[in-house]
Amino acid sequence: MKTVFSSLQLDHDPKQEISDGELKPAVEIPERARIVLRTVEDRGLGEIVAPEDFGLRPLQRVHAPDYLDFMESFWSRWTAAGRSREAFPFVWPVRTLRADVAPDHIDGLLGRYSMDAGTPLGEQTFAAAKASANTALTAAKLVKEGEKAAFGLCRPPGHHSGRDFFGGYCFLNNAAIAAQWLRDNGTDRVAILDVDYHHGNGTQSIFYDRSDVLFLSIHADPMQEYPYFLGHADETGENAGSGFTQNWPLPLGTDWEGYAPALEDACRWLQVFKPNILIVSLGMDCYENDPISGFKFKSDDFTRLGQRLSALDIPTAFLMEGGYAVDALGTNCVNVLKGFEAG
Ligand code: Q9C
Ligand code: ZN
Repeated sequence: MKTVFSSLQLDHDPKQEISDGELKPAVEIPERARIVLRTVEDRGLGEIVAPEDFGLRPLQRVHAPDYLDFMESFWSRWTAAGRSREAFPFVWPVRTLRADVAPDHIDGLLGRYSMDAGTPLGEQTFAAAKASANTALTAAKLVKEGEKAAFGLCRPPGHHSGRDFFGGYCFLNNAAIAAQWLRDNGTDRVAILDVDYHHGNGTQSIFYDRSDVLFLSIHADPMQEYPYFLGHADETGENAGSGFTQNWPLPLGTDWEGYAPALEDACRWLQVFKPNILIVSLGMDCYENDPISGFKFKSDDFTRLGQRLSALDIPTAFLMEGGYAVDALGTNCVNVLKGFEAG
């Protein structure tokens, strides 16, 4: 299958993140994309193509105009305020504070448009995020035009970003942007299967009241793991979307044996929904040696995951999300894609 990637995606280069109550070296780093690209080449997955530029329209179909304006103007406002380092939000309009106020000060805006303090914004962050979204859109377009599968080597990732906020290393919701673009271009039913270790809260929230985009997510139980405040089993959609969101929160320590039944369940939902196109939010952070995660996948289990999805026989766009064990990331990712191709 083809891989889509742009070197602009490397320009988001965070140095640090706030994690476990400490300032630590960032884990969502350009090297992640480089190792995946190198492994795609070494194992001969297929041609590597540059993304097409889809412009702002597909982003505006998912994200709020004021959020996109904030992202576009952020760095000039940040530097105008006298700052020169990467930015971290630190105050949020939680319960009893007014989320409808857009403060003049950039520190207030940073909190209004974010969900956590673990996601630094730098000078090239939005340019890289736009390139990542174009990569997702190009992969979706390849599948729409008849490819059995395509791989969008997205970075930065997308699934934690909602309509008007960034967080969880995500700035634009690549999977949601691709799904909405497919809907807007004649694809009737789209399903998103999110197999990242963390719940895809942004994607879920964007499609929560809709029946045209099915959202399925298998992830670490948010009672014990980030993002904590979404991804619980009782969240199944609302209004027209009732029943079109399904979550499989699994305990810390889950290995392939513990994971496979949830995956079978999710596959049954896909067989019933019969999407024209499947988008896989492909995180590799279920890996046993992932530095921030608590599942126990071996590298061979990623091959099994790809094989199981292949049996569904649905045209599929794989979009990369998380996975932070850099040394094994290329192997684990290409294992899924090769597993899919082998069937
Ligand atoms: N103690 C994605 O995988 N911080 N985002 C975790 C660990 C946030 C992960 C802190 C993790 C976000 C796309
Ligand atoms: Zn993740």
